[in-house]
Amino acid sequence: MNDTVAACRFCGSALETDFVDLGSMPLANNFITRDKLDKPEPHYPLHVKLCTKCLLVQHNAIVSPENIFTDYPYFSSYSAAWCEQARRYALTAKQRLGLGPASRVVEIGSNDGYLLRHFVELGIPVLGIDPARNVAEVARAAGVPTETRFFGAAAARDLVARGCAADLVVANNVLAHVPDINDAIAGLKLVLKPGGVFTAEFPHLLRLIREVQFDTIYHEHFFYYSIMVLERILSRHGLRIFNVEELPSHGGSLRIFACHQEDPTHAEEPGLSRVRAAEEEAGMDRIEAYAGFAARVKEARSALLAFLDEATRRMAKRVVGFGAAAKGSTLLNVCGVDGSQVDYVVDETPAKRGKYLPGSHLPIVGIEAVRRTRPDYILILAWNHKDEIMRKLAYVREWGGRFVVPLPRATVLG
Ligand code: DWN
Repeated sequence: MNDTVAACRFCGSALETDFVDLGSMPLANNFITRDKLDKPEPHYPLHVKLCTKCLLVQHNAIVSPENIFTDYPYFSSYSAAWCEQARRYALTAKQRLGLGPASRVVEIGSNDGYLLRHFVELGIPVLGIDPARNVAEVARAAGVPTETRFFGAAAARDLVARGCAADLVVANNVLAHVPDINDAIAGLKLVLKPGGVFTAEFPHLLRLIREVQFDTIYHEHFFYYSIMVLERILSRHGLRIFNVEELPSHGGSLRIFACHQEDPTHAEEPGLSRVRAAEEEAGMDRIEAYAGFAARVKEARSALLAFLDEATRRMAKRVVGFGAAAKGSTLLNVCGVDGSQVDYVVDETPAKRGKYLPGSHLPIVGIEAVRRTRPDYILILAWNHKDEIMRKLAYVREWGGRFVVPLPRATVLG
């Protein structure tokens, strides 16, 4: 069975240039229950390519979104910083766009209602769209109207026909997750009212390359975006970006503001030219900027393994992980880390606790295990939440415990 695509998912050109090949990997969020530990796990190639025609970076595996998103273990509300970012966004959007009871906010990939709940509190009608039935149930229970479905042009036509076109469409950490990107963006064009605004957040490819964030590569991230490529994709479907904000979330993300191409009310703002200039300075309009990433991944992998070998084998120290994040799965599996080096991984998400990480099969336990076992090192797998996690676990210093971040190079912190 040909389990990969040969053509760029946006422009259709042949995908012949490697960005990085991470080998055959299990799905990063496919946590294992104890009774399935000895069963084979589906693996898929995690081979990221660069389209040399449109410069879209993308993996080529054929993985059905139904396989990934129908029963989804990631709940956005388990990060205080992420929830605070969402709250601030809602307040600012209401003021900037003059949203009120006659408006409608539609969020694609609305997860557990972490963002739309703030618009509900502001008295603004909302509609969440999310394919994960388990997560959508949590949103509905929190009072956030949510439809369990994938989004695309057909869904958009249905929403418009039902009078659910939007003044504001939000899609945070979603544009990377939709394999048929042309259908998804065509849907955005349809569901956005004339004069409406579309905002989306996504990790910035420039930061991924610069900081060797190879662990953010996994199958549910089909694409890895630069502004220059995303402008091209939106433009093909009659949308244009008029501003960009740089955010610290998820290792360095961008928030784009877009509107209908023909909408005269939004002049380009400085944030867009700033990011365009940064990408130009980084040479991201040239293929050479993407070369060499694989070699830097190998260096980062060697450094982490050297730390683990020194800490556990030579010094007989105990290392535990924090954050059963999707990125943690990629990191552990690319580096071949197992229970002989890391005892367990802490995660506060109820849907993850008591299960095992895909591939490495490290057990996922509650935070109380830390006080009980008094580990020497906390390997922060969810390094994008480093500050929040180090505050939460500050007590480990009582017994000389220390924190380690794995990238861009394994580093022991205070
Ligand atoms: O694109 C995606 C990003 C936005 O979020 C999704 N594909 C999936 C997900 O990626 P991730 O799993 O790498 O996300 P996080 O936010 O880095 O995961 C953090 C993990 O750590 C979660 O399982 C929650 C957990 N956590 C915790 O238990 N206690 C996090 C914090 C901050 C905590 O205090």
